[in-house]
Amino acid sequence: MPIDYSEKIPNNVDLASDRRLQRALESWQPNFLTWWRTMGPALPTRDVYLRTAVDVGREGWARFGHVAMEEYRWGVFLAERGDDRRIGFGQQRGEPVWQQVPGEYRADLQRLIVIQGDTEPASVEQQRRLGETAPSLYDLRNLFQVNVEEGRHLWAMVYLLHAYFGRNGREEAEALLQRNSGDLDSPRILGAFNEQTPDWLSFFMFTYFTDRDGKYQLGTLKESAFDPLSRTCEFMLKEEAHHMFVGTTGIDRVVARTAELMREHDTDDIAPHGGIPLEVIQRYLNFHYSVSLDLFGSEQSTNAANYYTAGLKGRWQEERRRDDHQLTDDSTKMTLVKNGRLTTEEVPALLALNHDLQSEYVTDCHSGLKRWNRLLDNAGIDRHLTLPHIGFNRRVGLFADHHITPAGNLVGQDTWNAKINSWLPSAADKTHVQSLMHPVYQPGKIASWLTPPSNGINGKPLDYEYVHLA
Ligand code: BYC
Ligand code: FE
Ligand code: FE
Repeated sequence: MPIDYSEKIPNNVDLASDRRLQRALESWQPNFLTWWRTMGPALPTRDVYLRTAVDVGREGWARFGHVAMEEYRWGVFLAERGDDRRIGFGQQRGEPVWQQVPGEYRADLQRLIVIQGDTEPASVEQQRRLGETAPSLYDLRNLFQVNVEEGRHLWAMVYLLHAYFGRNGREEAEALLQRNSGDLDSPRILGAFNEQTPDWLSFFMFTYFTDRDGKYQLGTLKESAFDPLSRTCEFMLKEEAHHMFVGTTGIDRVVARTAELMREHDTDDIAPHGGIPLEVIQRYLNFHYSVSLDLFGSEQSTNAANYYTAGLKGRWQEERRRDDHQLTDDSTKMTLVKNGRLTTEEVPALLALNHDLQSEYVTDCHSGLKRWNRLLDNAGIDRHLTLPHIGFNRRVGLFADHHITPAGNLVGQDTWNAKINSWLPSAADKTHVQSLMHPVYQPGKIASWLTPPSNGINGKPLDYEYVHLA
């Protein structure tokens, strides 16, 4: 069923048949637009070559065209499913999924939806000024594509809050526009979303590591017994793939350029030659990976156990797991700190669900490292990028009170302080990266600190005018 774009809020949830809900969302819409104008992309543009969802089916779900960003059609789209979907895990496994929110799970479901919803506009706020230093029109377009889709993800959660959580839900929807990334008085909920994304290396790291947390969290909510949440998340995952593509290929291009410069000048110190040294890339990676690991919550969590038992939040690819999908008698091995040492212990599987998801994520992150190291190998450079130990630089979870080096050694405060600038981006690193951030707005031209992309967007050539500036 293609989506009707003559409606004020494009949707496939038959909004027209629920006048109250439609009016409520239509009164939230101007507040969203005000937020977008004041907190969204700062660079003035005339129009941008964007994809817009037009269908929820497998094929041809999006159309591409130049649109003025303020006129982007943010809509509400749920994946379509059979009518006989059953709960896949937890105490009520096998029972029909819920089309309404059961009273006893109202608070928990609302909390999960609010946390998910909070991250979406937060990322747009973090990326607000990046357009001013885009390394090409191609990259600028990708930034804006990510931004409008994160805006749509906010709509997705606001729809659920309005449709299923009554007055309380409407208040939470308002609050999603009032908290702001990095605001001292009313910050965003999760740590990583109050960090800055001041340069494009950070942006590529963010879309690789932090959007990837989004992929995994959405994957668990897609399993939810609350069917509207499940269907919403399934459709969001479709859009999410492009965000991670931006991160993966963005880092590819930085690493490739770094390798070229190292060869050309036969030195690791390529900063004077306008490149980003490999060790700076490593420190940025260490930072973004570690703050993204915090987004999984504590490795041992009774919240996660309760969500699972109740059917609210499943595991990554729940249906592929070969067990009873209830886990009451199972256990899992995990690394933790005990008596001043890192050890491995068995813990009840239900308590280890955040750890389980985090482990899936870590495996996925390794795939990026493999590709970047292959690029280095192919360039004949005998150095590699690595993922730091999962306990490195953590603020949340079992490692939060300890100092663990990237190599996985427990150290004291003094060693930590002495080494921190070789593990995390230093002031000098950030200044150098910032010094490379000059906008390149001529079609087909690319900044010199990264290589050109291998393809354009949607079959368009690299010198296509992806963005018309105002
Ligand atoms: N920062 O049992 P615990 C995305 C709190 S990204 C601050 O350890 P739980 C996107 C927690 O609230 C995906 N506080 O953890 C990416 C709890 O507080 P209360 C976003 C934190 O609850 C890029 C206490 O610590 N979606 O979509 O199992 C661009 C103990 O909690 C943090 C979701 O996260 C933290 N990092 O798990 C755009 C999905 N971690 O209750 C978008 C929804 C924990 O004691 N959220 N706390 O007051 C969840 O499933 C869970 O809430 C969490 C935490 C995974 C976040
Ligand atoms: Fe998102
Ligand atoms: Fe995303």
